[in-house]
Amino acid sequence: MEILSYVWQYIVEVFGLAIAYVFAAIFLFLVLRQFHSKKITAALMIVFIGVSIAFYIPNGTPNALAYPASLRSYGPGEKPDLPYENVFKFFTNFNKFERIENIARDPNDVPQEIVYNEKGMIEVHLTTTEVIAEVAPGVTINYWTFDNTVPGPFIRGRVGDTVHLTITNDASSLHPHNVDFHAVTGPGGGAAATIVGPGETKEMTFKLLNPGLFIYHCAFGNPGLHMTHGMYGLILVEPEGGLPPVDKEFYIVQGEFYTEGALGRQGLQLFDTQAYLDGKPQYVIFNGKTGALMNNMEAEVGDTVRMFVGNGGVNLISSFHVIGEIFDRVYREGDLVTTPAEGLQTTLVPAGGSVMVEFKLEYPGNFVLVDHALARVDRGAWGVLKVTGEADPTIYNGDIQTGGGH
Ligand SMILES: [Cu+2]
Repeated sequence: MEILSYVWQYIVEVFGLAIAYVFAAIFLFLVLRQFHSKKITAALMIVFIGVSIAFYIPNGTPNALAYPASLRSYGPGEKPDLPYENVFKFFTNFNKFERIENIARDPNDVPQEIVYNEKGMIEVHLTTTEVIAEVAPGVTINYWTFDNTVPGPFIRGRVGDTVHLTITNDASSLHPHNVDFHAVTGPGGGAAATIVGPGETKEMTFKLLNPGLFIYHCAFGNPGLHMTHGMYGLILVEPEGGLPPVDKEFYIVQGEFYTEGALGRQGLQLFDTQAYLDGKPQYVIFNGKTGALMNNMEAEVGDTVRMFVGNGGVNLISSFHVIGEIFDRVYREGDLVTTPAEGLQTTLVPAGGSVMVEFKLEYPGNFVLVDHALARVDRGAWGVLKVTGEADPTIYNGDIQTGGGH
């Protein structure tokens, strides 16, 4: 049972050591009393207890206790921890949360056309949910999402278009949510007009004034807390005349998850506020979980590939790189107005930002996408673009072995 695995972790780590110290103190007291007066024994016991506390506080408790009562925060809104009431509700409602088999958004899930309703507006429906899914095999977390995937749906429009947005917060949610589109001009990027409590629905319209590739995210309560649970996605605002055609488009968003258990710790993992404040995620991933981009990105030699890459953050800047490829065009930070940079190896994706890259495939093989701050690859930040087709020995000629990626 997931819940037992979590409780077990606490018993061992927190209470186990506390119990050990208490019994060690009793044992020591009995031994000392054999040889010393009451006063000396009392003094020695105070030394023991003092030293024990000094060791226990930093080492015995989990490095970053999930809900420190002493947490201070200087942001404009709520603190980045969950109210005790919600933690209680989470456990009492634990069996009611929807289990999602695969939280990852398919990187091929990019609408190829802009669809307008009878009023000439783009219809966008978003449903905010709180669900349980795996971030890595056997490691389960509570995700907050747009439409049950991370990232949320890819939204496509063009400069000058008007979007009619309907946002519904699923009745099973414990928290209110909203949505801040970085493409929107106005209070909160839409967040101020879209706050929905559990079971509520709201509508709004907004006009896309600026072309670019933009992040959208939940900005309710403590916005970082909501984002790092998985509430982000991309909205593309094409420039006038649209983007030049390419053969393949992929949708990738990097994100971080702060779990209380160390990397790979099995079972249900709660959110770790201190690790979040320290910017030390256990999981750094593309599209919601480890291995999300392993067997689903394919193209052929001769194709021109476009990748829409976002970064939900919350703390890290991504150094996006494709091993064995050079980006022909890089639309830095999602800027679709300025002439793109050419011939880049690695590009930056800011937290709460994006990049659009294009490159032509000249040679077949497996091309690995990474955040080139490579320790993050070990935390999950990688994927594979599989390219099939004819190999041209004038471009690359040698015995290809696996394991020689970098
Ligand atoms: Cu939210």
